[in-house]
Amino acid sequence: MFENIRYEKKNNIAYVTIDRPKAMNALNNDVLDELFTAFYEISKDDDVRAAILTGEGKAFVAGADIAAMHAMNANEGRAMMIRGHNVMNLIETIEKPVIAAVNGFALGGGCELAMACDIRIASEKAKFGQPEVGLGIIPGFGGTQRLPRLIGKGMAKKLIFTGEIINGSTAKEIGLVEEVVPAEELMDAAEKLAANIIKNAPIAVGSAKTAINVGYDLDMKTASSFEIETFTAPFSSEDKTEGMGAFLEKREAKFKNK
Ligand code: CO8
Repeated sequence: MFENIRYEKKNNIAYVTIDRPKAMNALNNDVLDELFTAFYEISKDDDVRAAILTGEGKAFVAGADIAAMHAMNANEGRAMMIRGHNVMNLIETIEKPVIAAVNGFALGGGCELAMACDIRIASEKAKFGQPEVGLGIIPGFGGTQRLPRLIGKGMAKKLIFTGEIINGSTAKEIGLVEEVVPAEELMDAAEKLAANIIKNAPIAVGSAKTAINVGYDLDMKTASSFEIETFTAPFSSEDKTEGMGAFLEKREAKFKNK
């Protein structure tokens, strides 16, 4: 089914590994389509409660495919941008947590892909940057929008205007990643984080994701109303009865995603 990515499932976690190491996992239209299909599957699959996205080899993703873009006219470039935005938006809107396990280069579209995930864990070998202006373009998979929201406008401009490449600890310092770990501990750290999330009620985690992501871009009053609306689904769920019942009965909750 997939040629450029690997898709596996284990213990309620979906693992999506971009596997195009000869091109540093660069994103072309085929890779984007496969990512879209994988995350669409994840969104529908009740067995999957969290996803971990990583890259094979030296790179997480070294950006959009420069050879492919070099041969494109403006309309083709715009179409590819829309494809990329669709993937980023899907990852951001599925009601399941997505963890980026950033193993190596996360440049351009790779940094943008990591930013579309909910939480980023970086290996000490990871490198981040938005080097697009050096290629005569601007970030086109959401980087001009997600980067300032994550790290602030001034720092985003510094990175985007200079194209500077930073390591994992600098990325953590500025709030681009949440955790940095030795390379050999990256997948364990991502799995531990996923396990800590999925022991909780899936409907509550999913609704919290939506409330945070949607509310973040609204004014406080509208965002508060959105939180009130988003609260209703988990509050009327079987998992709420189970979670609170388990607390009162002093036992562990068994959530059913209902
Ligand atoms: N696209 C295509 N091929 C790539 C890319 C890429 N982004 N990155 C690396 N490769 C290829 C290289 O061309 C090389 O291929 P070959 O072996 O056939 O020569 C192979 O991967 C290995 O790369 P290097 O030999 O360069 O490996 P190094 O370890 O020396 O360097 C780097 C690794 C630092 C990652 C280096 O390859 C590099 O700088 N890559 C480009 C990084 C970059 O500029 N990324 C931003 C791209 S632009 C972008 O992402 C825009 C997003 C919005 C798109 C909108 C759609 C239109």
